[in-house]
Amino acid sequence: MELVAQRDNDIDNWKEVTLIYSSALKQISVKLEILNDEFQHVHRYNPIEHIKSRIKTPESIVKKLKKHGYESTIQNMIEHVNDIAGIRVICSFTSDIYRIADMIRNQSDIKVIAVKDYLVSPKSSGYKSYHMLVTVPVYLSDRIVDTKVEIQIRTVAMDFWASLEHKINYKFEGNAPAYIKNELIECSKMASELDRRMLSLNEEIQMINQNKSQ
Ligand code: 0O2
Repeated sequence: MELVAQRDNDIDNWKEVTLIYSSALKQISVKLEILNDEFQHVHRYNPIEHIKSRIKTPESIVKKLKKHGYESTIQNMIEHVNDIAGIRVICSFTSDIYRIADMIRNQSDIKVIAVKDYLVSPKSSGYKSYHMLVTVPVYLSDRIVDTKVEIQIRTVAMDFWASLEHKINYKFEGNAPAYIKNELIECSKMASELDRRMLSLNEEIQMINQNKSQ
C-alpha cells in the first residue's frame, strides 16, 4: 500500500506521516548496519564509514513544492517530494559505492524506483554522489505502507566537498560569483583525483596482502 494522508486534521496527519518516514529510515539504517557487519565478518573490511539520516524540515519541503509549482498540501508532499526521508551512506572508496548499491538492490523487500549516478555524470556544480530512490515496507498495526527513502551514497572526499559547497551556496543564497563556482569545480576534480589515488593504493595493499597469504 502506498503512503496516503489518512486524517482530516493536518497536524495529526503530519505527525503520522513523519512517524512513517522515521520508521522507514530506521528500517534502512538497520539493514545497512547488518550488511556492513556481515561484510566485516566475511571480508574483514567495513565498506561503510558512517551513516547519517534526516527527515527534511517542513520549510525545506514547502520550498521544494513551490519550486515545482505544487500547492503545500500533505498529499502533495508525499507524492512529489522524494527526499522527505533521506539517508547518506559515507564510504571509503568509489568501488564501495557500487558494492553498497548492489547490496541494497538485493534486499527482496526494497524496491528501487530510480537511480541517479552522479559519479558517471557529475552535476555542473561538480557534485558527485550515487542516489537511489527506494521504497521500504513499514509495518503498522493495521496496514503495511511502502515508504519512499532517498539514499545518497558517496565517498568521504565527495561528502567533504558537498558539505562545504552546500554551506558556501547557502551563504550566497544559490548565487555564488562565477570565480567561486569555478574554484568549487576545481576542488571537486581534486577530490575525484584523491579518490582515484586512494582506490589504487588500496588495491595495491590488497595485492600485497594476498601474495603474503599465498
Ligand atoms: P538537502 O538540504 O540536502 O535536502 P529534486 O529533488 O527532484 O527537486 P534533483 O536535483 O533532481 O531535485 O534531485 P537530486 O539530483 O536527486 O538531488 C537532490 C539532493 O542531492 C539535494 O537535496 C542535495 O542533498 C544533493 N545535491 C544535488 N545537487 C547538489 C549540489 O550541486 N551540491 C550539493 N552540495 N548537494 C547537491 P536538496 O533538497 O537540494 O537539499
